[in-house]
Amino acid sequence: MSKLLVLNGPNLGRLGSREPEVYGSANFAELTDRVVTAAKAAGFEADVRQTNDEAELVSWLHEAVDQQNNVIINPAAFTHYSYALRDAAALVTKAGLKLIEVHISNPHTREEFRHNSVISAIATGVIAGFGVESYVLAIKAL
Ligand code: CA2
Repeated sequence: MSKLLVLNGPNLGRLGSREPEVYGSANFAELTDRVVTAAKAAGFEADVRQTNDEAELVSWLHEAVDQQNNVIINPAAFTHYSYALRDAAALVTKAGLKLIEVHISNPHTREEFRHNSVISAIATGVIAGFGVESYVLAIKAL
């Protein structure tokens, strides 16, 4: 079964604790279960991770390149300003691997600062606005 890295950025470990109208009611453990189950059905072994640390996310993207793993990533707030993350994500797609950017909410319906993603231009594709199902759609796309 081919391995898939499912990476999550800052504060997503706190899902389910507030703003259910924006992010739904699932907590991070429930999101992980949903993703692992959907991935298995599609023939992938999903390794689901979350960090609040930009450097750790960058290292995980390097790992994806070294291990030749496709990536689904919700960069959370780093989406909007982290050029370090963009450069690391570009290494993944330039290596011929797939990297799908996902969001639980639709950032374009929200505050202006969320309308720009520095990741999207180097991603294979972007899926946003379908709650936790955004991840499942990304798995189906892979
Ligand atoms: O919609 C998404 O998935 C986001 O990537 C989530 C980020 C936000 O900065 C992006 O603009 C869009 C925020 C994650 C915060 O997660 C929490 C959700 C509920 C409760 C606590 C944290």
